[in-house]
Amino acid sequence: MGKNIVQKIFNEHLVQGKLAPGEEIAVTVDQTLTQDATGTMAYLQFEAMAIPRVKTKVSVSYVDHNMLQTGFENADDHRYLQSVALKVGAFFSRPGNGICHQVHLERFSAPGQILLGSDSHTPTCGGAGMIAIGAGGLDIAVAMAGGAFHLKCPNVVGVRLEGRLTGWTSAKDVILELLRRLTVKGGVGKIFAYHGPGVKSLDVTQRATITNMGAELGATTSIFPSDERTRDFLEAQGRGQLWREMLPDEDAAYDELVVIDLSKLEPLVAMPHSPDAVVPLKDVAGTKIQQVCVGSCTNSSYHDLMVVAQILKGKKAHPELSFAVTPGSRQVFEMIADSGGLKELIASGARILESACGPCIGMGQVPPTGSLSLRSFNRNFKGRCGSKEAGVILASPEICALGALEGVLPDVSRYPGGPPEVAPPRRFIIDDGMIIPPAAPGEEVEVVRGPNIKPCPVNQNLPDSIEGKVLLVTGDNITTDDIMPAGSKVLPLRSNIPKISEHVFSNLDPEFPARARQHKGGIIIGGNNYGQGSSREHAAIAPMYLGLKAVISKSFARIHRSNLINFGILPAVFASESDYAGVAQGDELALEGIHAALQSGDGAMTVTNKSKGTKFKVVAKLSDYEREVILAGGLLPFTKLKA
Ligand code: MIC
Ligand code: SF4
Repeated sequence: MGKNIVQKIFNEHLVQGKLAPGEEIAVTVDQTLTQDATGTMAYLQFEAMAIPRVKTKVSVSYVDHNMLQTGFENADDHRYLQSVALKVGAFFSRPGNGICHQVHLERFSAPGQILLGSDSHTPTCGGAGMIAIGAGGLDIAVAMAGGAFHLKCPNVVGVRLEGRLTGWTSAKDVILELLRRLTVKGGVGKIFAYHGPGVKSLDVTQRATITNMGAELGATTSIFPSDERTRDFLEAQGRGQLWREMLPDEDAAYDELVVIDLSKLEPLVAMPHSPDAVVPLKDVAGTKIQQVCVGSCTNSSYHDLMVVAQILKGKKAHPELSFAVTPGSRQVFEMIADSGGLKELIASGARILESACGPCIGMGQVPPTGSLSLRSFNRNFKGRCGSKEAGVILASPEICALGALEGVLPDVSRYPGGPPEVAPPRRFIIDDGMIIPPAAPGEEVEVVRGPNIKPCPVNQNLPDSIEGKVLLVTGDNITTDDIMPAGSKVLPLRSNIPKISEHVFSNLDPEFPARARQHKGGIIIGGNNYGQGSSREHAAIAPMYLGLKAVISKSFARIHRSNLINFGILPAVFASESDYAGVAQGDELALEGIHAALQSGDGAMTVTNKSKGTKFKVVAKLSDYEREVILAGGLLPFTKLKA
């Protein structure tokens, strides 16, 4: 039987286990990326491991999230990150150089390699034929230290693309279509491998839009083959020597198969407040919008911004909305300036923002009360834009541009010609002057730590029994934005766990931190897909700091489940989902014989609800590696034990 590209790349990197779905495997990591909002913790943890230099081929530290600098905190973080990168052998991409995923795709992606990043949209580089996986900062720190990445071998879903995009459909519609079909939890435990005749009609940045937003399916990652379009892209980036063909065998097998005929797609939008609330644009055309934002790591390439610029050429954004544009990288910014696109955007009334995440993570551009904001981004969770009173609609940049003109969700039948063609550049503007290379080994570098940078707290060994109150019962699809909100007020506290822990669940339940402290910690009860979305390990560390001992849910999102284990918090699922209804906030629960249950392999244990006088079964099925990590109290103590 032939191999798909996931099997090929994993085979080359496998250091432990068998490549079969569900098996525990470990793979070597070639490259890592971090960004500033997760990077300070990752580097503090790396420093705590006392390993002098990173052992990867390439590690890059980006600054792109915490850019507002309304206080000293962010600037202090940037200075720490720059100095520590220099010292430990990582590249440092300076603030202003762009969003980590866009810059990494442009300047570091390498087909056939494995990239691990402390950001859930790391799969962007799957557009260039890499296996690129998002994980918590501590997993990245371990990879920088030369450690392998452990995961449950995912199912490989083959996505066969046929035909080619037509009219106003865009790469964004491919991933919105998958979200429509599979939902935000449809990709958990899976890797999406695109193949088929439609692949060659998409260039690398279009592919990267699709792999980027595969994160919203909950997928481990998504990947495209590395073919002649990949070679063209790398050559245009002056990095042709890194090209390597990476194609599935003719008779490659997949664990599941999905077929998308690109020519049959139509423009789609995801309505508030979930990326899978997908409907055909035509069903909601005419809906009034008060803001349009083009940008984010999903859709801020040269192609995307030039299409928008050409659609707006000679016209003004609608007077009743605010229109913001964020170039994904300095390279994109320079290129649109060079080719005249920037001039058109400025003339259209666009508010041009710096190359960074910006509005995507609630750093400015909060929409007005009761309004709808149309964005080319990837997430529209309630409150993420900075206001719970506004809704975000996700769409392609082309649809955003028409929306900016009309002030409503557009009716594309009024534009029969389709969007203007933008050819991929034959040569990008190449200038790595904003990427600072590391200091030579042995060179003296002082690491600068501002007062906002506090050490990462470490948990105790996992006890054999846990007793505590149910601090909160949540519904399905709770996001890490719900658990640990971001935005301009909270994001600057990412390097300060004691302070940021005051904001745990602040959008859902502002009393949570006080309650957790009052009861000296406790247990959370979750629904399905608990912890979806961002990779922020703060959604585990800060609740741990408040005393959280266990989360019992119907199911977990992959990265958050790993983050809980990495910080010594027990993730268990209800053996029978109907037991969920029998637990209420304030109930006193007791879990006993945890160690024996974890050792037994099936992880089954009984929970006593002392308040209700009932018992129910939960399962904490951990791999051998996860069991050792959690028993040690988390990955940092575990790594130290091993050293
Ligand atoms: C996000 O899009 O939610 C973020 C902000 O990029 C996060 C990382 C973080 O919380 O710092 C992610 O996607 O992992
Ligand atoms: Fe930044 Fe938004 Fe991308 Fe996260 S999803 S990396 S906040 S642009």
